[in-house]
Amino acid sequence: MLHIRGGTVVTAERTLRADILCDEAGLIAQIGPDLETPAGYEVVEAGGLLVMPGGIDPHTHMEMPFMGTIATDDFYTGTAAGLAGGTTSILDFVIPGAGRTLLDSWRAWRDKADKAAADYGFHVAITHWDDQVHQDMETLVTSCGVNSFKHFMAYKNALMVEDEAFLHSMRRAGELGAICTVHAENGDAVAYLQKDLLAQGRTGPEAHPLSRPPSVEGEATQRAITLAGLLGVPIYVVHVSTEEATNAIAQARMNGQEVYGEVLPQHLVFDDQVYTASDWLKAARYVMSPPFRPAHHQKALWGGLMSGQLHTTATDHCCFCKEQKEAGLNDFTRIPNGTPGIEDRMSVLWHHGVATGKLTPEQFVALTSTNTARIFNMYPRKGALAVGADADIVLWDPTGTRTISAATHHQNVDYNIYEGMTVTGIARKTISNGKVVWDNGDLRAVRGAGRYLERPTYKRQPRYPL
Ligand code: DUC
Ligand code: ZN
Ligand code: ZN
Ligand code: ZN
Repeated sequence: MLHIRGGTVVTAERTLRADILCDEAGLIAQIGPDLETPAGYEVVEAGGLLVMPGGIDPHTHMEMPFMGTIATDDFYTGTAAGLAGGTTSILDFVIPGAGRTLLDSWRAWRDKADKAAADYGFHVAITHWDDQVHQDMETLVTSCGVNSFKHFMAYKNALMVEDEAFLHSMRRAGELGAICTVHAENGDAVAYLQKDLLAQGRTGPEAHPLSRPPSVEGEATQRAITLAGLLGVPIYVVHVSTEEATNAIAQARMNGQEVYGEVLPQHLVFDDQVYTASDWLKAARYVMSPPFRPAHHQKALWGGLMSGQLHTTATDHCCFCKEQKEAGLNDFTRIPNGTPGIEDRMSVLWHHGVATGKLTPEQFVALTSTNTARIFNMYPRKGALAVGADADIVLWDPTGTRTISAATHHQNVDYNIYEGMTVTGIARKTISNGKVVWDNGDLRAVRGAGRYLERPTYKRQPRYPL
């Protein structure tokens, strides 16, 4: 039981001086100025600190089997690293195993995630369509607490979903009160360009962005929006990395369509120059999809976040170590796609967003926590500082600094894409379900303490573009 005393509470709506009491059940029991410390409560001094809802990362891939290997951060190490950076919940993706049903795959993810140190929920990926999928979607929504599904328009011959199956899935999700999310890149175009580049002898990481140019994301984003619009269902676009995709989302919203966009901090701070490093491994570390873009795209992403046309920040946290990346030494298409970053999302966004004056602290809370909780129907249990909400809280030092390094991070991966970046804005203490789990450098994550988040449905009226 905690009395968080003397801090400045920041929510997505406002900033005020208030204390917070966290009760035995791990819930917020009281918020107000100058509260008395009840008997048995431990005082946590928050003077000079901002008291914010714990971060929610809506896009992670813990121990994901992908491209012939398995992502190295598991649900324990990955969520623990998140806690060290102020993130107290994640939404991970159930990837259906070959020949396994959605329900079986969901159960397998439940088993893997049992060791998580922070709360977690799942989106479930739909890769094809048949009667079993139709049935399992209903079971997942009504009995398993899943209210979002994922669609990969890329990764041909692996996870890629055809448009027809995507339409079926979106209609079904709409009927059930779930929301669809999409990785928007034209997978046929990517496969075609990859082949072309390899035939030209372009085998290094510098060919990766050439195989997935911005227009390939722009086209797929527009197509996903168009298909969702035909059915009148909402759509959430993961890792928006281009001006084209940002504009497509903003335009659709202007037309009255319910479209959400997610941004990764790495796309805000790295550009395609990362692929020109003479050291192969240094470039290969940045091989993720969508790739890092020519720098001018960053301006559009920032504009989207500042104006409210883009809504959440995530990491797509997906760790592959040196020897895993080396599977693609002679062929860039075999470099496992993924970049780590769950530990650094909030600091990087504060440093480059709030400390530079682009975002207000309230917008920061909306973009790191509250908007995700709302879109995926976890609010106000998550994403809020309110009586009765889970006591997932970060005590943020807006002027504290740290230098990011693999030598000190908690992610289970042998490099850090932000290596050497000194950031202002750090998590001093992280509280998960009422327990201090990160205390100024001391990580007290508990294996298995995280709980599965059952997310209720949210039935929207079909809305067709005007
Ligand atoms: N992109 C990645 O870089 N890794 C995991 C999956 C994805 O879409
Ligand atoms: Zn149907
Ligand atoms: Zn993706
Ligand atoms: Zn992803």
